[in-house]
Amino acid sequence: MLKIYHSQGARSLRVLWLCEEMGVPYETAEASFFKPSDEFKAVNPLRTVPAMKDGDVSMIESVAMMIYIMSKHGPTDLEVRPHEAGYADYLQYLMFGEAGLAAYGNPLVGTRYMAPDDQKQNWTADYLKSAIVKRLQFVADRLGDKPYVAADRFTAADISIAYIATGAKFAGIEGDIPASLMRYIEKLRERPAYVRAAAVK
Ligand SMILES: N[C@@H](CCC(=O)N[C@@H](CS)C(=O)NCC(=O)O)C(=O)O
Repeated sequence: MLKIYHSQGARSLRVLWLCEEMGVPYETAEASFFKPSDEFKAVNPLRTVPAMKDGDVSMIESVAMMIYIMSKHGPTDLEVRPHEAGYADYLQYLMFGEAGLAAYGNPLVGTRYMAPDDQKQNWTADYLKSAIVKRLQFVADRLGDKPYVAADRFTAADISIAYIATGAKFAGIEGDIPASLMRYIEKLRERPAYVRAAAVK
């Protein structure tokens, strides 16, 4: 069975949500930032969350885990195939959720919680914040009033993008998410699979 090293509010939410949508069984193990277990450190020496074990396989990238699970446990409509309209959007937003949005948040979170007081409001923090806000607006503009980012249906790309609303809380920029984008995310959060995944401690 998949073992997902999880911390509530971390990107492991993406992986749990996907498993819940697909009905793929998984177990979780605690992945604490502050007191990482020896087991977690062995699976992920970087100590970033999530990590995943599947037999001899171990992984440390949330979006790659989603692709792995869809390939191994699919077929699933959460994936868009190359012959389908929306394939390029699917790939783009699947990656953009991490590379274009959440990844910019890590140094912002680090600065907020760990930088000395006189360095919390530095040029780089302002730059990162404006980089995320600009990219959130890009997604909001492209999305318009559509319910999904790709292929006119709910896909893993929506899971990837929606995580930013959780990550933004830690970065202190929750209030900067454009209202239309937040409405799209709130709607996704009504899905029973999301509700179950978000409740996992
Ligand atoms: N690209 C990685 C990022 C993982 C990541 O940075 N996770 C955060 C928690 S959501 C973390 O562990 N941050 C602590 C750190 O960067 O040391 C992924 O998507 O899995």
